[in-house]
Amino acid sequence: MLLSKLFIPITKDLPAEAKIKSHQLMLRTGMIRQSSAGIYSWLPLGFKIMKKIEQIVREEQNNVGAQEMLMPTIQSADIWKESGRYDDYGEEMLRISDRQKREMLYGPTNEEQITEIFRSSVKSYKLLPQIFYHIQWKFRDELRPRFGVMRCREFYMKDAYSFDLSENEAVLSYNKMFYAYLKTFQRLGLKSIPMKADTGPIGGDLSHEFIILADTGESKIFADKRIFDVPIDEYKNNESSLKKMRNDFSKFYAVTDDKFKTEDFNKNVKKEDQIQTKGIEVGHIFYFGDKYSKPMNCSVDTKDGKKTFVKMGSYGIGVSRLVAAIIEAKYLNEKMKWPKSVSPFDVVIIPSINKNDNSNIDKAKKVYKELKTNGIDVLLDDVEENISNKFKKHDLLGIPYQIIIGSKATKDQFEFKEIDKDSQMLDLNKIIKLLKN
Ligand code: 5CA
Repeated sequence: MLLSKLFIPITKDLPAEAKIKSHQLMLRTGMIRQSSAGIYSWLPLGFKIMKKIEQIVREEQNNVGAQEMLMPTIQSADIWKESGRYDDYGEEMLRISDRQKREMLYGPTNEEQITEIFRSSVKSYKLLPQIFYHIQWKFRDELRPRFGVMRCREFYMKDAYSFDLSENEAVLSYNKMFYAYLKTFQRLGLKSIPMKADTGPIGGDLSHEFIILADTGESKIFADKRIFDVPIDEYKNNESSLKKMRNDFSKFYAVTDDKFKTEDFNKNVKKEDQIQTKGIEVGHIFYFGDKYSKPMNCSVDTKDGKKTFVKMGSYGIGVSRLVAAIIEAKYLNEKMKWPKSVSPFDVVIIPSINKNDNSNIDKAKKVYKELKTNGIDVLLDDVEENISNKFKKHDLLGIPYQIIIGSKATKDQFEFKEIDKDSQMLDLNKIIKLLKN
């Protein structure tokens, strides 16, 4: 892609409400644009990053056997009346009616919808367990939408739903999701901590929030710092290993402020291991047994001919929130740095362009072609602009690797730089090798 052709409406004037770095940077680099309070359009750069995050989330869901589907954004109020949540959900729910005056709503979550689908087609224990997920827009009429896409009204969420015959089996589904979440956040370059959490309007009594550390996070967290050393890579997706994983995490105190009690903290964590800081909730998982299946009459026949309500859990990841959360977690020394896995481009070529001399831009175009032939997603900064402005712009955009073509470049050696590291002179084959790794 040529930078001159890429729609990045960089803005300098920021609205007063853009208080945190991610919100400011997403507006400045034209990743998003507010349409109305808490509702955003995703412009090409922001959208590309979100799609990369979505794909990693999808792959890790598929890896634990969850099946992708797609439910609509608009739901009938009837199923919410059945579960009893229509009134409970209050003003956060956007209620609408169609031309027949039927009550509809823009889904804030999909427990009712998936339970309705499941109960109408599954009657026997033989089809259990099942885990379904979809990645779809949600709407919550938040009282105070703020921090850009971090807490907005329309947001993109991956939500999964598990169906099991017994509580024991449901806990295995829960553990699989727990594992998928650790892997997902790891691939996004984030260190997430699972913390015991309150269940709020979703319900149930087993729940974990996945939190990443960031000063601007809205969640206050209290943890034993040794929880960071739990060896994620050692766990496998099988029952005993997943049990061990849950057990290993549960050894260390880690809660958000809803669950925090000073005396528990001091009793369970040595002073030198205590950390109190802030974080961003990027995922939240719940086990709630028959909270929905019972009122909605979602049961299956058991082996011995009886009926039982299925045991359910639900599992959310804030895909759009993650874009901002990654910025908050990675921003350093006035520079952005996208993790390789979600960076909008693998590398940017920055030639120093001189009106009277085409040699740098010609070299840059050759390198560009060669990288593209090798399947590397490359951005060429072909804009005529002074080189120090170019560097400032790329510090803002945060593509992790740069190839700088200026006075140092020779016929076959180019300056290759990873953000925040010293540059080195390398030949193109070496650069391609590095980028492909
Ligand atoms: N039904 C359950 C699990 S699917 C559920 O809705 N859980 S949730 O309410 O915790 O939301 C799941 C994730 O969506 C959160 O962890 C958060 O990352 C994201 N999220 C929730 N509300 C917002 C919001 N207003 N703006 C952006 N992201 C949000």
